[in-house]
Amino acid sequence: MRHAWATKSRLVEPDHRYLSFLQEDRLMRKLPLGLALASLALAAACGGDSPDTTAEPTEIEPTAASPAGGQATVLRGTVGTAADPDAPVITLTDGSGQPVTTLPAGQYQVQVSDLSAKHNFHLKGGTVDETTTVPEVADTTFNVTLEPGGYTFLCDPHAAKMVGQFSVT
Ligand SMILES: [Cu+2]
Repeated sequence: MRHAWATKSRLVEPDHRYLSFLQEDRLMRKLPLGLALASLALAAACGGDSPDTTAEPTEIEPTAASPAGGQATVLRGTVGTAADPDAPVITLTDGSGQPVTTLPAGQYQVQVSDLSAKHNFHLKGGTVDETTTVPEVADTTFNVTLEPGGYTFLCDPHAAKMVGQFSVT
């Protein structure tokens, strides 16, 4: 297009009125072309930027309550306490140490510390049914996909007291 134009103006060069007309015309045509080039440059800049942003997992992981990240969100389940392993206490907390009450559906890595030989940590709901055994004292990981619905974590021998619930939306 640009080339065709250059040829045209050279051809009509002798006629100055024509030439100036053409130059004006050329200016007017150049402007949209310039804009188009600028947009292209912008698009290229954006194109260069966005992969960087998306490729930065550190930006996504801390906020990773979002299942969209495709990475499992870490939760912590504990039965017993460090100070008193046999204490009738069961907890499920999120990455900030807050008790879990609601969660978005997605993949979760539940890091379980079963501190007591008298208790177990049992997570169930939907298609999930994961547990430690009562006698074992162990650190275990449950990799689970939580779907919308109600979930319960409990110690089976003491389910009346050692129980908690949360919902997945
Ligand atoms: Cu128990």
